[in-house]
This record gives sequence, structure tokens and C-alpha cells, in this order.
Amino acid sequence: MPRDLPPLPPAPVPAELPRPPREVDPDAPRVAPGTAFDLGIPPEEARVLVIPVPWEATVSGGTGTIDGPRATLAASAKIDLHDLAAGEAWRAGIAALPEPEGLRERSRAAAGLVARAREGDAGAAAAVDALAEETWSWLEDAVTRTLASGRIPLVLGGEHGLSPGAFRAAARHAPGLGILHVDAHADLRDAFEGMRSSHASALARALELPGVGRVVQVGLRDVSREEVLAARAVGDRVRWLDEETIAARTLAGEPFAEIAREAVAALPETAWVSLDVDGLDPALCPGTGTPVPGGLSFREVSYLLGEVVRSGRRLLGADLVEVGPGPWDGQVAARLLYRLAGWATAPAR
Ligand SMILES: [Mn+2]
Repeated sequence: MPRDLPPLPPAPVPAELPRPPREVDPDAPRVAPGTAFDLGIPPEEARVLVIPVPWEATVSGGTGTIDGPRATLAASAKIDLHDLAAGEAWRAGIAALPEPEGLRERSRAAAGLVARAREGDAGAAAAVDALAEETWSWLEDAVTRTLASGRIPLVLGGEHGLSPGAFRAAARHAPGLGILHVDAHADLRDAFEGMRSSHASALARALELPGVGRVVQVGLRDVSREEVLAARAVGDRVRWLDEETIAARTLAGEPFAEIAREAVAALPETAWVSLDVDGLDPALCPGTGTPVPGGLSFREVSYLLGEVVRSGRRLLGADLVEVGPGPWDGQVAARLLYRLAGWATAPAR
């Protein structure tokens, strides 16, 4: 078991409502390296707060998503600020919190136990889950305070196993919440390799929350029998628009826009987006841990996310996870992040 690690310090989320952001010239070469989108805007002035969570414990394929937040924020500096789809998110103010001190150490301690958990050591699996629980509690607190301060949380991972902390906060803030889940995988296993905090169990944890009204899963193409049964067992609370359904319908000539409308129409009034980049075509996320052939194009995922706001629903926040460490992975994720920021703030801009 890992030696005692010091507690994670609470995230520095400002308690006050965001003040109007300082003047930014969107066409100037930007000069605030290390800040989100190179804007140099502090969290106090930001309506959108990016929360990096470098957590990578239970990944079962390739590694590297612990550096996904870093790659995404580095790439964000190179993004032009007039987004043709989602508008000028920078006007609302976007800032990123620093990576929480001690989280990488926790993640490494957990990852070091996973080999034994995989061999059936229940004590090791429980220790991984205990470390994940600390990470969830930290994130739950950070997202709760971000929402309470009138800000939009965009959680940046890291593996999908971190997301239940954000789901807890969002579902308590907006009971009846819908989760729009884009992924190659359903993530509905009760536990995977003995660990309930597994990246393959994130949405199973979401369904345990009474505040989650419905989960709409789009892009699934690598699912287990257990997950099919788990989805059936909760009836209408889970909706699937899997890859084969999308492929069959679009190949027969149906517009993707119709499928996006159908997915979004199944969501309640307030929605959280849980975006696992492996839901996209692996060409767009070559460094992700468990890539699967097929998947959504950038324009499809972008259209789908935009449809949430176009339909009149409220986009409460999002987690963007399983981002690989490479510069291309980072660039795709940074563009998704900017679009999410744009749509989430569009009604107020
Ligand atoms: Mn996932």
C-alpha cells in the first residue's frame, strides 16, 4: 500500500462572481505563455474555468494521458480566437487553474498498484479506489465551488476514471441533469480489473447518482455484454446512439444533423458533456490510451456539441478526457475546449 500522502490542497477557485475580463486584443500576438489560450486572464475575471486533472491510474491501453492537460494548454496558445462555429469565447474570460499539487504523486502511487489489482489482489484494487476517491472528492469540491461562483467548469484529463468527481458536483448542482457522453466505450462496467474507479466504469458511477436524469451515449463501438445488460437494466435512463447505428443511418443517406438532433432531444434541460476523445476518429487522437477504428469526425462531434446550445438547453460544464500527450492530440483537444467554452457562454455573451 502507498505510504501516506499529504492531503490535496483545495483548488484556488475564486468565491466571487467573475468580474469583467481585462481588455484583450484578439489579433495581437499574445504574450502570456502558460495561461489558457495565452489570454493572460486570471480566474477572478474568467467565466470559464479550466480545471486540469493529471490523473492516470487505471488505464488499460497506452499511457500518457497524465500529460493531456499540459499538451492541451500548450496547444491552446496557438488557437485563433474567432471561432467560426462557437464565436468569441475569449470575451467571457477563460482561465486555467494550476495542476493540483500532489495529484501526480497520487496518480503514480495508484498506477503502481494496478498490476497487482489486475492479478486479482483485492487489497491493491481497494487501495487504487481509495486514492481515486480522494481525487474525486478534490474534484467534486473544485467543480461545486466553480458552479457556485457562477463559472463554467471545463475539466481537463487525464483518464476517464476521474470524471465521477465532476458528475457528483454537477448532479447535485442541477438535479435531473443529463450527461451527453461521447466515447468509443460505454464505460458502464460495475468494476473493471477489480477497480470501481476504472476508466471503464465512469458512467456506471454516474448512474448511481440520483441527480443524474439520463445519460445519452454517442459513438460507442467497443462494448461488452455486461454493458449491454447494464444499459438495458436502467431502461430509458440510458440512450445509445452507437457507431453502427450512426453508420447505417448516415450511409443510407440520413443527415448527421438529424442524428445529432435526436441525441440532444433525449437530454433534459440542463446538460453536462463528458467527452472522451476516443469517441472521435483515432486520426484525431493518436495518443489516446484505447483507440478504436471508426468514430466521429471533428465536424460531427462539433455539430453535436453545438446542438446542445442551439436546442435551447443549458450547457453546465464538461469533462474532456483521455487526451494523449502529443502536440496533435493537444491541438485537437484545445479546439474542442475552445468550442465548449464558446457554446457554454454563448447565451450570456
Ligand atoms: Mn471513456
